[in-house]
Amino acid sequence: TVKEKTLAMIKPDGVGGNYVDIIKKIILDSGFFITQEMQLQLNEDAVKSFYAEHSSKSFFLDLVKYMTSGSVLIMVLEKENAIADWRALIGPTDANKAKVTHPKSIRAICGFNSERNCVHGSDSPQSAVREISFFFEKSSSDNSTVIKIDSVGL
Ligand code: YYY
Ligand code: MG
Repeated sequence: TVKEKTLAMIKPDGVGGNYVDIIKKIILDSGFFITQEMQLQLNEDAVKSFYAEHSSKSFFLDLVKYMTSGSVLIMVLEKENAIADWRALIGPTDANKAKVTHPKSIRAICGFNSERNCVHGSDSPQSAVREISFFFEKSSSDNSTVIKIDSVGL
């Protein structure tokens, strides 16, 4: 039983809508340890870099606008099978769909639609390594993007 780490983010509608405490309770009740945490205000460059795989999508600029609209809470979650288990806990990308098909999922509880879906989770071991180093390991190759983030409350 090898412990795994994943990156979780509570997006601006989750932080602004006062869902931090309820989401953290779900996380801890589900057996995850929160090993690192920080609240940030992301700027456009940071969001564009974090979501680079979606840069050609029609929703990209709206996504950047939304993700810079308020602060986010970044957490590293650790437990056995953390990556897949956190994705299962957050539910489908479209929060409206989540409310129907996965009513107990976090996106069903606090998300609004396919853009404002309250939380993020790494989708694979490769993504988890990239995303954790993006925010937490300043010596990594993603180093240049991290310094573009204006940190709040560190
Ligand atoms: O990994 P996940 O967040 O569930 O979905 P992705 O397909 O990777 O999309 C990333 C992010 O982009 C999603 O959380 C919201 C936004 N987005 C959107 O604004 N509109 C869509 N139709 C699809 C995704
Ligand atoms: Mg994704």
